[in-house]
Amino acid sequence: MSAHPLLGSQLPIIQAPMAGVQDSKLALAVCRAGGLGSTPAAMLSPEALAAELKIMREQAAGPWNVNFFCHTPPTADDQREAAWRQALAPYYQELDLDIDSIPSGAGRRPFDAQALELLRECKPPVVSFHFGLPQPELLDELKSWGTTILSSATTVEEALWLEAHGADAVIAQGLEAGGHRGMFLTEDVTTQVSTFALLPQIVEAVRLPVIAAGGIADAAGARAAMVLGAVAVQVGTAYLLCPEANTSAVHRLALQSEAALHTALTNVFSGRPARGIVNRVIRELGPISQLAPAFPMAGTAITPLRGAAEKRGSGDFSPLWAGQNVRGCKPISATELTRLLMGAD
Ligand code: FMN
Repeated sequence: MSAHPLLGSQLPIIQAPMAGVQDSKLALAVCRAGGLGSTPAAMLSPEALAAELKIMREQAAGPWNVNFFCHTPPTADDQREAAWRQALAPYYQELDLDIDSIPSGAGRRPFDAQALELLRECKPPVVSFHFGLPQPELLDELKSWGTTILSSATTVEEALWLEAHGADAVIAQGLEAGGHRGMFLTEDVTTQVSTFALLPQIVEAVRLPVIAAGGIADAAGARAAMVLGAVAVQVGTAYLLCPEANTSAVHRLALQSEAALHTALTNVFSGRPARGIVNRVIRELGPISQLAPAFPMAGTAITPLRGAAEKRGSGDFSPLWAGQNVRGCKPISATELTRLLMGAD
């Protein structure tokens, strides 16, 4: 089988990078099946990122992808933080936690010069971004290695922006997609459209190759995306039950329950809209809360609640990220799932 002209993999499928629920184990399994495995870097310290890159470089037989966020960290807003903590205070009381000892740290790092330095040693075949692209001087160096640059667009305008600013391909991320919306030119969620409405419009508007993401959960969905002009598909949610993913027990349970049929875009876990299964904290404070501090600061005060609740077997405060189509979630190996998604067997 010849290599995919854009991705270099045998199969036209990217396993979506999913920060917080997977690492190189899932990525390597997908690479072994002939897809493009992705390792997410957004929640990794530089040390952890270096370790992940080493594993991918040494063990991936073919091409692989590493993914970064490129948001601008917000300036501290003490008033908003205080209002957010006040909203969360009853939950701290309920779970017997001290609201005055919330650990510091935003939990998500944008791509920066330090990350670039770590990449310099292994020059990854593919690097993908969420929330736009990094600063031109960082991007120029990445491109000088021959690395293929991908980034998500949630509107036609964002796709045109990515084309004008140096991406090699655009990931059309439809509204169905699980996890964070990659939106970066607007904060208005009413601009967001579904995959099969967005994809052909982006294909028509840009000269770059377009990858479809959002709600693709089986071989028929993947084929339909190709018919609408995609050169490949990016699939996230379907991989969440694979044994190679680090998806938590409460998250796995929710994905296999009736609850998974109801997802929403919420900002309560991070400050930016992201799609997850509706649980107690989304229901009671969201789905979109005006009090949530800017991305990624909202997560800081939620994390201790999540930890305490999960210890009691509850996903009430956990981000149960999932797309609108969980039909593809199966507790089978990522290698097997990749083959299924591509219509083999
Ligand atoms: N996209 C990124 O570019 N970086 C991430 O770290 C990231 N984390 C995600 C975490 C989860 C649990 C999920 C479900 C998605 C995440 N996404 C992330 C979005 C995916 O790239 C992709 O757009 C989405 O999974 C496609 O829709 P689907 O989930 O319906 O397959």
